[in-house]
Amino acid sequence: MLSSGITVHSGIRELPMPRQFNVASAQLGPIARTEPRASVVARMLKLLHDCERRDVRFVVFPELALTTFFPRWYFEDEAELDSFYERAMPNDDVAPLFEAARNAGIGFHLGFAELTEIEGRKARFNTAILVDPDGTIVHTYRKVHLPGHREYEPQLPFQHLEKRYFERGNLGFPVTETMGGQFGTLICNDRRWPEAFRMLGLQGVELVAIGYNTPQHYPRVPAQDRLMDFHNHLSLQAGAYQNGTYVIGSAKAGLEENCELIGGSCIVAPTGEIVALAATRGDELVTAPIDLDRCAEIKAHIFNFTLHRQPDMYDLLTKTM
Ligand code: CDV
Repeated sequence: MLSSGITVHSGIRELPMPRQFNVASAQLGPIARTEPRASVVARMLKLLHDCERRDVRFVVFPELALTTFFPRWYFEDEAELDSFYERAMPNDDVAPLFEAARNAGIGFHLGFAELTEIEGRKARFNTAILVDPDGTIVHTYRKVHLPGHREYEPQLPFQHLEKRYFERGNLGFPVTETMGGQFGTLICNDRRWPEAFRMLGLQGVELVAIGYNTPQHYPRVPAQDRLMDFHNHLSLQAGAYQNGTYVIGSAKAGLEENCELIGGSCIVAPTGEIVALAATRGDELVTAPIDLDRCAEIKAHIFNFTLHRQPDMYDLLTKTM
């Protein structure tokens, strides 16, 4: 090994992985209920080609990126519900994305609905993966904080049935060494919970990829509607700063099946500053150069956990109330 960092095995000699490179958030505009996955993947490929042009090494696609945000409907027909899930990853629909990314040497984050089997029963998760530039899935996370409700609620203008259609993630909050740094993932509602971010921060995370589908209208407390974009950035920026990590937020945005979703996809530096921000609510790529060594500006100083955290005073945090 030539340096103390992560190394690439070239076969001839070992090269250190760069810690400075360009990253991107690939925001997607609305996906219609009838839009086939092949069409969505074609849109993603277009954004991936933009990544190539802009010399991007890692790109983040949104939560549940391959279909419309289906938890807004109550399905009685299980086969119809199942049609929104992936039974294998990669599969034929997403193979072109994996192949194009591998050919371009670009790593990516992808969110999708996962249908699997646990002890002979169907298990459904809201899942995110990280794929390295060689096309290998190196990281899997299943959403822990599932918002919404379990039963049909006829008084609502649209449903949010994540509690019905997914079970709580069972993989904890993993951090994976890849692409020259320590990478983690959260999914949408997770970003609002400082505990979720801290679980990653405590493992030394340097880049957190987060996909989201956030309606502009919050039917239970409509007074919050005007604050939805603010709360998105507040959460992403606080999570970045308080844990000394880059954060890449990627929205599914715009008017999707009569439900307006916020945009605001962005790249946040470890200082909590937004360094790149989407200007539309459609398909849009935002990029920024990052330097993972900058995480130390925060991790070694104001949020030096070893020096300054007081965990013995935080016992309430892990007690069930
Ligand atoms: N997909 C989500 O998790 N959406 C929630 C909404 C329901 C508030 C969010 O936290 O953005």
